[in-house]
Amino acid sequence: MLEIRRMTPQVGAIAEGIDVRKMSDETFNTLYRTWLDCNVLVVRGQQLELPEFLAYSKRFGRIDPHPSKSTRHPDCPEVTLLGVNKFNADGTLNQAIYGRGASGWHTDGAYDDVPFKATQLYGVAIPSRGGNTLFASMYAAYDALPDRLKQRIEGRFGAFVYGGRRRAVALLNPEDQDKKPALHLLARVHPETGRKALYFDPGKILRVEGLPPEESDALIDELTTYMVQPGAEYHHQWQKGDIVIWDNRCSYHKAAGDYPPEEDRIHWRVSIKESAAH
Ligand SMILES: O=C(O)CCC(=O)C(=O)O
Ligand SMILES: [Fe+2]
Repeated sequence: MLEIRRMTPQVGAIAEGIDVRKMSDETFNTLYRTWLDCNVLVVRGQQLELPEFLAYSKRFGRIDPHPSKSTRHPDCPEVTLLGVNKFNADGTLNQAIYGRGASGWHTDGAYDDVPFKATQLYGVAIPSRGGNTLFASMYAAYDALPDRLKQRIEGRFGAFVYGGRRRAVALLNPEDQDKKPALHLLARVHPETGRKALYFDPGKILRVEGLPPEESDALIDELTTYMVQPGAEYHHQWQKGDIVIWDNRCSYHKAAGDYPPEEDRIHWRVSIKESAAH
């Protein structure tokens, strides 16, 4: 029987006692509503083949192959492999793969005109220690802004690209490295919950539109300090067979990036876009 536990007051819920391969629409709707409320949903104890993972993921929206072509699953481009091929030919650690998602708090897909709705990971191999994924709420970040900053960002757009100001494009093929920036409101209303979030990613934002460069950089630095709020953070400690989905429209995340490199930490990953309805 489905059991759901909230992990912190604002972010994170764990569901147990279900098999996502055979789940009624009613149970799925309960999961979906929990996910919208809690930003991050963990479903524990699943044993999935690739097509089953894809079928479950498609219940949330449309799957979009990730722009990093070199890390796509060889048999299934819709699925990205995390933690695979992490050693270079000379035996050194490939930091772009080992440290993927670990360089800072971010939201996935802000570089697209229609940003990612969700990212979903399935835990295939989990190291004996470290390797958590950390989450924080964009709603809490927005609520914590002083009125002066709320007014400053209202109606303003951020310009976002994959590698941001650092041009961190190691995982992209050369032909994919020069896309034009996508513009998104910084104070962005979630299309399903109607709640306002600080839609922001310091590693992907190039500038705040309409501000001189120094002012834009200073505002980016200031907003960065509000991303993680006390009581609005959840650290997920992985178990093999966990499925974790997060809402990129209202949460930030990062990989802890601290597990023993000689151990495997492998996930299947999909990016999910809004379908016509959402
Ligand atoms: O590996 C993780 O814990 C998360 C990595 C990440 O940022 C992502 O998959 O978008
Ligand atoms: Fe990410």
